[in-house]
Amino acid sequence: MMKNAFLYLCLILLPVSLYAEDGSALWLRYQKLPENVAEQAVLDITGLLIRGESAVIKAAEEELRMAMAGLTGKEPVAVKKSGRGSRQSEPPEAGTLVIGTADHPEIGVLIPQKEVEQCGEEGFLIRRVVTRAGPVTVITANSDAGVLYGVFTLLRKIQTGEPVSALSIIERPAYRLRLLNHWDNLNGTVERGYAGRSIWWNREEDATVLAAQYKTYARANASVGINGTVLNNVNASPDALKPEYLRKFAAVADILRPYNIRVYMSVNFSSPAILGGLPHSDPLDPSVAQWWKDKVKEIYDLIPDFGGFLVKANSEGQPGPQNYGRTHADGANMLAEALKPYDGVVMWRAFVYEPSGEDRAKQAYTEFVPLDGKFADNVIIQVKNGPVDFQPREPFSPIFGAMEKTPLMVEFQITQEYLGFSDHLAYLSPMWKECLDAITWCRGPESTVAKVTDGSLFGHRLTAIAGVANTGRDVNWCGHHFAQSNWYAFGRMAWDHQLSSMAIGREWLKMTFSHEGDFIDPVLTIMMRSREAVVNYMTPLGLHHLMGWSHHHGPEPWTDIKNARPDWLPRYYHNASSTGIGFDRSPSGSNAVEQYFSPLREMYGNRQTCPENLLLWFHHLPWDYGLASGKSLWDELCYRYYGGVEEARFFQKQWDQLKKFVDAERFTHVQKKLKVQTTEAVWWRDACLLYFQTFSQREIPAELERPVHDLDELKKLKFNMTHHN
Ligand code: GCW
Repeated sequence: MMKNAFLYLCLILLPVSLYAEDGSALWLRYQKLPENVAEQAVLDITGLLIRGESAVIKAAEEELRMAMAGLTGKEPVAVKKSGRGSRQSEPPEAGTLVIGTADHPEIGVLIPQKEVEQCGEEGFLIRRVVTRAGPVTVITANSDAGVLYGVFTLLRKIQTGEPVSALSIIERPAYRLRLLNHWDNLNGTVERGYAGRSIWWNREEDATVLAAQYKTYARANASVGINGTVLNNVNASPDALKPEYLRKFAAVADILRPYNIRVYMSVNFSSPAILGGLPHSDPLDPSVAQWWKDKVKEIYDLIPDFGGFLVKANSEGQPGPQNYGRTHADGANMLAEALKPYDGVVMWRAFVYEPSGEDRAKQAYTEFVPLDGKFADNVIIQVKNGPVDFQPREPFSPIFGAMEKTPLMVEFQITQEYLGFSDHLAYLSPMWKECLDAITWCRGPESTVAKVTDGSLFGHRLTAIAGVANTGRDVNWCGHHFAQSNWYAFGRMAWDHQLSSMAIGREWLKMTFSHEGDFIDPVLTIMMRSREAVVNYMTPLGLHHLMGWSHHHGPEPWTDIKNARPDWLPRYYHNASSTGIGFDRSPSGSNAVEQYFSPLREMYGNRQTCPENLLLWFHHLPWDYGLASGKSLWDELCYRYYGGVEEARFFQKQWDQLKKFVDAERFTHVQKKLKVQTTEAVWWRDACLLYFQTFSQREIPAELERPVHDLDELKKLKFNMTHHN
């Protein structure tokens, strides 16, 4: 064990350029900048003047030194503290990078403190200032965290070759809490994880090895502004609250703290009964509330800056306040009261559905909207982007906009549960943007999901956003090298939801692979088209939930198991029959459209005005229904499925031509994955079309190639989960 730790230490101390290109360094590779990219202003940064002594400032300094050494080949030297020997108003020498909070006098002479006020809690200001002594670069903020984010931002600009010689920017994050949710179980497995076992739980490695790994994790998160992480699965084991696990939470918190990342925990609502031996966990029973208060105190004694609880209650078999005839608000508020003295928050999930016969897409709204105004002020409701469950395309959840008095946060899924696991290249930023940019119409055309959740529309102070993590113990962290882009994009978007997916993708590519335009452009094209390709070969035109109902990988539109819950089964969702296909959520069906504000409800409710990409989400239509393209619904479905496959083939071909830009290790890895993606795209296409054909009784248009599979064989295929974990 010791020997391993020693070897590992040696490895991490090697200069960055000697790292194998195995993806382990993520987008923080800090390779020497190509000559045409290294700007003179960057090369001129020769000195560092650091103000502040905190662990966060030290982390910022360490990052700067390491990054600049890697990027430019020389590490900036510490500049003598002005003030001693020289007067405080004496400007630092030319080429100095000055970092520190705005209240330091040497910084105050360069940037008026008043100006920095606009940066808020965690924002920052970066400016090139020309002094008597020459140009210096200043990174300042109101908090050490802001300084850290400023440092990472400057480094990103340098890494991506953005000009910094006349830099003057102020940024502040769109959301206060920017979190990853790990669905990691205490036994080390990861629910819906496709990059190996949990990085947090059930590990036997030496503490030094783990600390090094967690530090990379922390740096990566801080580099994109993520400031919180939930370390255990929302399907939470009560054991998480046992002292031995609390100690692990605390140990991780210690490593993440210098990077301004707080640790949070998912809790099981029945913990008082299961763990505490109480007769029940009724939230209105004072002894239950007291049990939580004691537990919370125990946590804060170990982790003074603990973030709070994430709760999945009365959902998919998890216990909750409804077990005792209480409401979600009763449950959330009881926990909120325990956390309140420490400034902790409760993130209470709205992902609830029961086999009640009601359209599953309507249930969360039905349960939560009537509770608007009933939640304590340190509770935020965590709502999945769509009303069902992280499908490749869903409309936004109608809860957004419908609970003005309650802070709401979006939960996105970074891990690709329904988008091909870590086998398919699917850049998810466009999917998330689609949700954030969607207009809810709750207060007219300006009321996007972004504005509902970032506090600007209803003035909520508590704002947050969460992404279900895609990390595991795989060397490249995410299984697929391109899956790293989704972790990256989630953070960038949580910081600034106005950034375009293109801009984020371009940054990531430059930092992760290469600056060459002849590489970036075609790969960015692949990334930007990838999510739509997945939609097309899996679930075009608003279809959803056609996958195998337990593993969620691969098509099984035929699945209909006796006695299983209807809402688990693909047939419930596509509803194909000889008369047509689709889920009727219009007024003639479940009327889920009524949960949206006008004019959306009318637009979605009418098959003529419903956007084509959501048509079968909201409508059940005959096979020969005519679409805008002039094609019948059946023909259009065929073209979409075939189009999706063509896209996957196109990605493969494009990538094959880029060999000269990519190291052999990552090139081959991605190449293999793209091959799997194409194979599976064909599998999806054939399975869905051949199955639907048994109802439509129509031919696949003659100009399209023939399916390569046989439906009966596909039905017999048993999916093997093992290679995915
Ligand atoms: O997407 C579904 C997943 C479950 C998950 C659940 C949830 C953690 O299939 O694995 O459980 O959603 O979000 O709670």
